[in-house]
Amino acid sequence: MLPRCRPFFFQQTTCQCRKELSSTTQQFIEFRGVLSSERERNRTVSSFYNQPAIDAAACKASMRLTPATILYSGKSKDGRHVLKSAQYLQRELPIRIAHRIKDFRNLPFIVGSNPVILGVHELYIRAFNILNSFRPILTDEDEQKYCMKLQELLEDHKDVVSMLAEGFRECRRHVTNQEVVARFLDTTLTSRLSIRMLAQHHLALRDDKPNHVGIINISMPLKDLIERNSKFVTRMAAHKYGRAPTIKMSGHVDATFPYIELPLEYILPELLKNAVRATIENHLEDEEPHLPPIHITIASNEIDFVIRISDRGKGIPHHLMRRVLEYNFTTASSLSESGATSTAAEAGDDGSSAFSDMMEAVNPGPVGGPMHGFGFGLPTSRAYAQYMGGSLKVQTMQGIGTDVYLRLRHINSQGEAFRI
Ligand code: ADP
Ligand code: K
Ligand code: MG
Repeated sequence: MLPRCRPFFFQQTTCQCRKELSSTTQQFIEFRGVLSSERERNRTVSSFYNQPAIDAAACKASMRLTPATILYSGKSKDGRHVLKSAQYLQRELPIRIAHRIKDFRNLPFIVGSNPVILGVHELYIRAFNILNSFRPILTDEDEQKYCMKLQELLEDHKDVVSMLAEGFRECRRHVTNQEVVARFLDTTLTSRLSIRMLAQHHLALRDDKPNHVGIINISMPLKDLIERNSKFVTRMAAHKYGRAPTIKMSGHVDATFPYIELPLEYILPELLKNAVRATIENHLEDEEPHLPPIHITIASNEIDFVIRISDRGKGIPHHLMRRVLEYNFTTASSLSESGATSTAAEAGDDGSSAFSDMMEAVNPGPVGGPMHGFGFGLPTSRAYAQYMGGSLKVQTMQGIGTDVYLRLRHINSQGEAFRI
């Protein structure tokens, strides 16, 4: 599989000017587009074998920055910080990407040759080639061109998590050592998060958005962020099942502090989707007003902040508890037909509730973030939380409900800071 090789400028030419072009010119442009994507494809494929530049970059150590460094180097009157930030990325991104390519190469053969996983591997090689061959960034113009490349790459890589979920689901039955896969996914996913944070931070530096330095919101109202995500998940549930439990919030609801929204924008919807799904699935006969609400409690102190999400979705059975944090483990029956997904059935549960069957009919698949089904929500959220110097703990009361504790370090807290 050799996806997405069409260069961005070519896509733009065909989209914007198509109407005005004579068909001969159009054919010529398309021919050139095919040639250049063909060339890029050949480069990608030969890079599987011949990659001295990748090997050299993979030997270098990555330089992770503390959020405080990013925050304080993120403003200068003459705008030099923007150029310096681009130069940092120019050195840093190829190194981080090369480390990931090395990990793809070290995957067990049967896993690494899965077409979807190979497709992601190729996306990384392509990103490496594009960024590594970019001319030295010396002027504002270089920096602006570099930003365009970053923007394109962010777009090209946006489905990588779903692709990995799909790829590992397909080859799960061939994997004997699940720990190898878990380690690979923890590193790949958190590294991807860090690369996206760095790239988006750089792109946002020019924006001058009020209250922000790049992607850091210098006074983030946590309550607003949670409310926004609650509304999103409530709408999603209402659309799919016609009902949703209410979501209540208490504790330090006025807490405002500097933080990065990006990781929370992933973690919160995943945890809320789980809580909402469990509540609906286990109260099938209750009408909406009687669905037990989900309670969110916020606590913020000088070291960290904690978000507890409590549901009354009857909890997680004993025999599943040790598996819910495994990648690709899900109790959704919809994707288990191939036998590739690790499901509750495998773990001794019939996993075929009426709710799951209903989900099967409405689940739109991996793109666009389904309500559930890939078994990536909890393990990815835990990996992100740990990367950000925090933790994710699941406490359950079988027969009653589940509490998930998301704990994250403040970016300006005393002591050992995490690094991006
Ligand atoms: P997915 O939602 O795709 O199944 P997750 O990793 O988010 O994957 O969750 C894995 C499994 O853990 C779910 O399928 C579900 O069985 C269980 N689970 C997660 N959160 C809850 C919860 N709040 N209450 C009950 N079960 C839960
Ligand atoms: K899981
Ligand atoms: Mg989930």
